[in-house]
Amino acid sequence: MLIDKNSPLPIYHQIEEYIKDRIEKGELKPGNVLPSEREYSQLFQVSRMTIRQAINKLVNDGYLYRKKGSGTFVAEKKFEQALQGLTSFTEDMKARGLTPSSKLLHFEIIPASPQVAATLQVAENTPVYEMKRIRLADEIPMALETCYISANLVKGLTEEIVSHSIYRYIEEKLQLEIGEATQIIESSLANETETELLKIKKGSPILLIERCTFLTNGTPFEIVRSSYRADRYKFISHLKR
Ligand code: 16G
Repeated sequence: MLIDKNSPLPIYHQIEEYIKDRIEKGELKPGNVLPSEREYSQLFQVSRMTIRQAINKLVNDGYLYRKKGSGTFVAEKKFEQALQGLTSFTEDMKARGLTPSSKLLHFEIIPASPQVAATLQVAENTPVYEMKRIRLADEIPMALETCYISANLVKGLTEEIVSHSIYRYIEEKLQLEIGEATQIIESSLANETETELLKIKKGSPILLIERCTFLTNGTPFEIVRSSYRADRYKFISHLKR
């Protein structure tokens, strides 16, 4: 039996679990079209309203997505990003067996604004690198990063270097030790720039992450504001009491 009508679990929830299970087992693959509400309502012998309720929940949770006029499809699996461990985008993607790359949109040395100067603990107008990069995994845009880095600390950055791993340059070439970071995560909806650069629909969910990273000696060296595709990412943390 696919669902148990006598179970205390609501029927829509059982149907939701059934569809999730088929996705997890790979019987329904990313990009596959989902059977219609009518087919499911015949299969489970329940109303189309109940099926719609289950499907709506799965759309909201990012397992499925709708395309106007063509139906409901199985979404790509979300990346699970651990919230412990201070890693770089390059390391994160490589650990998943994906090829990281960056598209550099902007790179300039500017005088630090009062806000950037305060966070980086430098005097106002001290030179800082300002850059914007699209971060891609296997050529798919994952995040948009705007970054401010102390130019007097992280010396010699070039367009070529920041098109690859900045952390690697800092550690291997400059022999500076990256120590810790504080991060704030907020939810948001894609604005026009994010829509265009991340190739997502206007109003898609976005996870905004602001990171301030410190060397082991306690000196802050970067402020990064990233917009991550919330349809492709989920963040996981391990809590211990
Ligand atoms: C990650 C960091 C970012 C850092 C970058 C370095 C988050 C939210 N952000 O994207 O702060 O600048 O890695 O990556 O994790 P890279 O060494 O590949 O240039």
